[in-house]
Amino acid sequence: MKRLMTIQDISCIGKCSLTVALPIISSMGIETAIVPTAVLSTHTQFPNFTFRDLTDDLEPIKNHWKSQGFEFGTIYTGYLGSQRQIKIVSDFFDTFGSKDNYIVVDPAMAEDGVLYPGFDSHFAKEMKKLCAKANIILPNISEACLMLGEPYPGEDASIEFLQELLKKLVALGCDTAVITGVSFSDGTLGFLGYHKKNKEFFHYGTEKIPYRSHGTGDVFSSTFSGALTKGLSIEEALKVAADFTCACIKNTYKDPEHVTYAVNFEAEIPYLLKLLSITPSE
Ligand code: PXL
Repeated sequence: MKRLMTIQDISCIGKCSLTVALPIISSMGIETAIVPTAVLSTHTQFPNFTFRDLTDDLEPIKNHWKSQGFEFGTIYTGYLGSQRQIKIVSDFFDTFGSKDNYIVVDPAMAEDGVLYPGFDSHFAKEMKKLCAKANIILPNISEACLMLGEPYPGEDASIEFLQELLKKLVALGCDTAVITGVSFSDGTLGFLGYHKKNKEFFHYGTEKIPYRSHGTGDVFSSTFSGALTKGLSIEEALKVAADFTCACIKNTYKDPEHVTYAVNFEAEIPYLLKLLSITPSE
């Protein structure tokens, strides 16, 4: 069984970070080793959330895993709570990263041009350094602009502008940069990416559902990281992630009892397995 490591928080309610990554990646038949960075009562979009910082546990976890000789096909990081955590995660990359595995960084820190509560420009700078050490990075438009010090152009940014951002993102050091949440002229929503090696852009769009929700970035990045670990190519894995995320949003939009803080990803897991041609055993 292939093994993936994911480093993110546990938001007890909110369907984001580890509570999304663990079920989605496990459902693909991949061993999912989690490194919880903090325990929050909810994600930070709720008022008065609690926050138990687990930063002091991270290095002992890393050292124990190293002593046991664990290896990982993919290391995938999402929301991180502080600059200190980012520095320790960077040490995880040095310890467990190799030419044979993938490092995927989703610099989950902003939306609509605004950093999440508790983050500042120093945090964005540290995240930029972490992105430089990854193979593949998955920022949204806000995160790409914040890391590059570019003004936020809004969600309808032109493709030409985003292509320039992508070239600057790979210049930081990663192999492939992918901007998510891109609106295309044919009315679809999807991703635009760039491979540094062959200087090629690629893109893919799915139906744009008139509904926005938290946690969709984590559904996308988790699905991508799992599919990549299963052996799909970067572009194939991104397409599966886009199709699955779109299905989750659509399901939520149509559900009269949906919650407003997250998407119905659970109900669409059978569709994810179908996309990956995984047949559940009897
Ligand atoms: O990636 C979304 C996310 C993850 N974890 C926490 C968050 C958020 C978004 O707000 O607050 C704690």
